[in-house]
Amino acid sequence: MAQPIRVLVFGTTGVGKTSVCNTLAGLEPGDPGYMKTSNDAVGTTFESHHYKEFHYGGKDIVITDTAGLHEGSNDPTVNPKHAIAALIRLLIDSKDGYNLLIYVTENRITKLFANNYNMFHKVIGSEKIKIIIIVNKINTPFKEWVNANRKYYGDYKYTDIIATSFARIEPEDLKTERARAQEEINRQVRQECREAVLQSIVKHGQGSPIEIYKPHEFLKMAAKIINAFLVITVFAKDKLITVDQNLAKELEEKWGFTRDEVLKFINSGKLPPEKLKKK
Ligand SMILES: Nc1nc2c(ncn2[C@@H]2O[C@H](COP(=O)(O)OP(=O)(O)OP(=O)(O)O)[C@@H](O)[C@H]2O)c(=O)[nH]1
Ligand SMILES: [Mg+2]
Repeated sequence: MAQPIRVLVFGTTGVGKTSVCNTLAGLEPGDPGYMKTSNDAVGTTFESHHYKEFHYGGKDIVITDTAGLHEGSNDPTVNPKHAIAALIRLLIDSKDGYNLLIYVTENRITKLFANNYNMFHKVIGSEKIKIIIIVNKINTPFKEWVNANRKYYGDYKYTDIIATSFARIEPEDLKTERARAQEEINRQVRQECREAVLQSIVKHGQGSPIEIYKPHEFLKMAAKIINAFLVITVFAKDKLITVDQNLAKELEEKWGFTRDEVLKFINSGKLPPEKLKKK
């Protein structure tokens, strides 16, 4: 069986990452595996989630949704320990690598946009993994939007840029005829956007997945991610971690992880010794 195309979806909180993933995976509310989305300012997805493999265009596709990164300033809902733990667990879960990154954003390029792009494309992907930018929450016609706005994204090295709408009125809110009519329009638009994104994934996601770290570099990679996280959040002032060996101490003393949690991260980040030897 051919290798699936592995896709990592990232972006700031509330831009519609989970909505995109549910639709790409062909899942409707009530289906097993359909993930919750939210209207709240508070983030909904706190842990990376691998969707069940699905088929499109003769390919198997695996999508991984991630927790949206926040700015952090004065925001009590942001728990740095949870965010860092989720990123380290994502690393541990990413041994197979990725063929593509998808950056979901809304129509604004802010500092947070640049920080998030930096974290996933530069730090996690080491600029080796192709990136598709999805600009979500756009009103049709999408092609005209892309033609008019492509230039603003020129600093970001993307392979493709797609304007989309993945809006959905959830079943419990379909109380009026008007809401049902609107949701029928939404459904057709989502289908159109699903096709556009999946065609791009199949076109650009060919080849072997690209590893995001070598097994012996796990600690170095985790330290790089924590440093990039410090830059995104209010903790930017804190000193950066420079030595790999400091990582365990840092996690315990500063972020409040227990010794067991730290050991679990470090041990699960390593591949079995026989794989290490083969390198
Ligand atoms: N108007 C509009 N709303 C959308 C669109 N896509 C998603 N939404 C809504 O935006 C809200 C947030 O969507 P989510 O999919 O939960 O966003 P997320 O990026 O996964 O958020 P976190 O998990 O918190 O990082 C939900 O209410 C969605 O229904 C869109 O294209 N247009
Ligand atoms: Mg989400």
